[in-house]
Amino acid sequence: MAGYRFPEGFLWGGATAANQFEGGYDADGKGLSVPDVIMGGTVDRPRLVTPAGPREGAYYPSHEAIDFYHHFEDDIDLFGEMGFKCFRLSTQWSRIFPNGDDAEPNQAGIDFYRRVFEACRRNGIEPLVTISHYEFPLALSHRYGGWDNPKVIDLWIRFCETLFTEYKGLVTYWLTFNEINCGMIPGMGDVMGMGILPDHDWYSSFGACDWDVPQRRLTGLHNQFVASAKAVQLAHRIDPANKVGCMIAGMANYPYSCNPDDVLAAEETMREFNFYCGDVQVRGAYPAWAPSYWEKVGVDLADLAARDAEVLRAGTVDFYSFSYYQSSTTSTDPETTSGKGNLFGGVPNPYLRASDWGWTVDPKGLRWYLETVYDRYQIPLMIVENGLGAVDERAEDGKFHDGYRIDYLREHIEEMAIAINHGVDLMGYTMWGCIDLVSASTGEMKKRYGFIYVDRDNDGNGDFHRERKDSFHWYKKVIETNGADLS
Ligand code: BGP
Repeated sequence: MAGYRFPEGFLWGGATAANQFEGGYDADGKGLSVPDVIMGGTVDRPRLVTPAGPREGAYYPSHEAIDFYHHFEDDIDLFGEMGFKCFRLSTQWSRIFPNGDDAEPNQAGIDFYRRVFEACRRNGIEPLVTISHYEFPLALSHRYGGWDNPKVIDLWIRFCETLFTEYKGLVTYWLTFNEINCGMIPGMGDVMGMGILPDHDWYSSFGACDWDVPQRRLTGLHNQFVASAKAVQLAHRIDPANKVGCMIAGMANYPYSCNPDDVLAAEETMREFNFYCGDVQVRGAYPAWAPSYWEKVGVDLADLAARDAEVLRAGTVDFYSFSYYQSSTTSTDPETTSGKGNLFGGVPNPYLRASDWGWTVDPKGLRWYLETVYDRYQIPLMIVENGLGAVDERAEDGKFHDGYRIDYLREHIEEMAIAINHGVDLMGYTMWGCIDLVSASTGEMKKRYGFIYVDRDNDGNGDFHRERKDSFHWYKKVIETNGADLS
């Protein structure tokens, strides 16, 4: 955009998560992970969890996903061809510690990620590693429950120590927990590693699990804060070059009207959803209003918070990363309705269009979020997820002309440029699902995000071959010109 400049060394790239793209779910000694027992669904049909293990004949999208496990060299070469400076991926705990608490790590798992990081380096790509992205070893879940069990902290730190030691010099950018603030949403328990319901044959993911018990959920979240703070300190000790970020599901939330009740309710949503976790991880302490929030939701965390205050203070993150897809609105008027197919609910905004999955498209909301968060924390920011999930149809000429995706990305990048011009220190941008992958919320392949098409459908058909979409060539030019040419 004329007059606007992206900083030198801006980390342009793409983002993925292991359970949504890696596949090889039982390859080379990997243990089962909670996502390996979550079936596919659709926007109208919830994903089902079979906590005892995978069932004969049922379809679990994580098992093969897009088989990055066997295609990683070629995939990373394609990212290199686009000029990626950065590639975000996550590690699976159960690939390195199959049961989560094994005496020794699985060497084959360690070797796999090493080969992946080396392929990144060969392509001049900086890996950005999410240590835990919506996953938890299934065996650990059976044995220890989830994150509300404090024993999990030390086991996870051992996993981190293995990563920091093994990949020293290969990886320097780390994120501790993906979208940690989704732990504020009742029912996200299984996805967040907060525990599964072992005594059930099956149940619906994203909503129906007993993590609706706020005491357990917020204790689990507190233990994740402690684990994350310890990991930050450990990462710095093992390699002072390491930079560790938090990862927040960024939600710009507006009052539905100028009714002061709506304004206050919207502010409360922003605080509880975005700032509760951000404040602990960036400022090193719970916000002043936390005790009144705990009281509101009937939770007693005062003793735990006081006991761990020093650890939280000592383990603040180096940068703040977040995902951004959509904005929401809050209304206190009972007549208003909730959005559909939207992880975060809220009231539909009449000024905005929505994706096929009901997610509002709001590029200006990204600018507002960047500027609000930077004002609050004053540390470098990074957008590590943003993109459009859409149905891509092959055109008559045999190609994928995804101009709607280019428009979405262009509009968001333009707003980033304005925020940078307004003084926001933005380190980089990794577009979500740079290669088509499995949707987290619905388990579908049909909801595609990629610059690269993968031949795979909702039922597991397809030969996994890859194709470049129009957006592939567009993004290559964006990176080549460091954001100067978005046409
Ligand atoms: C974020 C998750 C990602 C990713 C993305 C898109 O919340 O961190 O894992 O999946 O949302 O969501 P979906 O896959 O449901 O379209």
